[in-house]
Amino acid sequence: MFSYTLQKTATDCGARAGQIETAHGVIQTPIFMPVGTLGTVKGVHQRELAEDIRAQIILGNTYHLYLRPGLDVLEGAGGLHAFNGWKKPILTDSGGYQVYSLSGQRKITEEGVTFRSHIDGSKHFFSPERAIDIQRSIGADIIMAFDECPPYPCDYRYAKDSMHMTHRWLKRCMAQMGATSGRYGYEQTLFPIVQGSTYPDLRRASAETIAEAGQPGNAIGGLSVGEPAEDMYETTELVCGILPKEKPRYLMGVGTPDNILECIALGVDMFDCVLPTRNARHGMLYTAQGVINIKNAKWKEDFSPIDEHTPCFASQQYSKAYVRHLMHTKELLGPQIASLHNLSFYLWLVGEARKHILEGDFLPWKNQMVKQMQRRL
Ligand code: PRF
Repeated sequence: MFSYTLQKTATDCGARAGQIETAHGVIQTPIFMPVGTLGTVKGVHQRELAEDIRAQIILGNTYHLYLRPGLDVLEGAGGLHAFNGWKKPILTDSGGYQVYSLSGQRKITEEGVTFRSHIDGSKHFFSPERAIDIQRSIGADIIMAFDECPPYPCDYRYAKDSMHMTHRWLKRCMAQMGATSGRYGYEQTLFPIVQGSTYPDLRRASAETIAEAGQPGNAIGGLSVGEPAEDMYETTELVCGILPKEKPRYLMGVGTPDNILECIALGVDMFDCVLPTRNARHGMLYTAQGVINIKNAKWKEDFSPIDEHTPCFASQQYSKAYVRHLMHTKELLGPQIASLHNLSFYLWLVGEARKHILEGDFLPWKNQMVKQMQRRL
């Protein structure tokens, strides 16, 4: 099952508050989805995810899960939900993007992508049909179409040909969805992906094609791949103006806290990004007042909480000096606390955004927050 209810749209920008219903529960939008590439959000327990961070949906990656633990194990377990114990919704990325960014050798043809595993160099082949079959085996509630995300910069000819191939691959994904069904007794929903690099005419054409496909939700890919933030915002605005209002819009792989607020203002409902967890492991903490590099000597004897405003025990309980000490001594708990805090902050931020959209003062709140969050503390 899948449904989206648009609850409120801002009058002074594109921001929306809504609700998605899936077989594994409700997601209130705008939402941030913690990345759980290998079926685990790195360093975070399910109970922390559900109760401290209050995540409503997490992400998994087809490419990684297919390589390890592999489909036999996932199917044997009864799907990823049963395997990792996460009872709420899961979204999986289709594998294409990870093949392009991780696998050394790869060959893209109309049929699909041949690639070598980044783990042992073994040879594999993904096609649109295969990407759907694997996501059926993983059992995600929302599954992504198999696309090509062109690099940035990318010449016009390549971007255009690639976009058309992504559109043809979408047709094959939809046919494969129709020819198969959920393995574990619940429905899965396919989101197609808009591509077209930073070329406005290609983005317009792609958004129109994706809108016409008529799927219950839509995604925007190919952004946050090295282009200037302005180009990302302009492209997102253009695409959101074309994708249907009555369906959720997912901006893939974005971004920093200010990127997320700016794109909520343009009409995006769903986000995912490795930044909060990856940067946490390197000692970078996000707060409403700005960014903290917790390894800095400045925090050595600062016994104030990491962030008293983020409603999470880790953010409020542990001091900056303590987390700095854990990072310096390479204790496992350091990255764990930092990840818990950063994800709690991201979830708090999108929750506040939603609250302000519903109350009607999102835009001034957003402008103030963006200014504050860009500071380096
Ligand atoms: N396509 C897919 N996954 C993605 C992207 C994309 O373009 C991006 C781009 N930021 C992140 N993840 N399938």
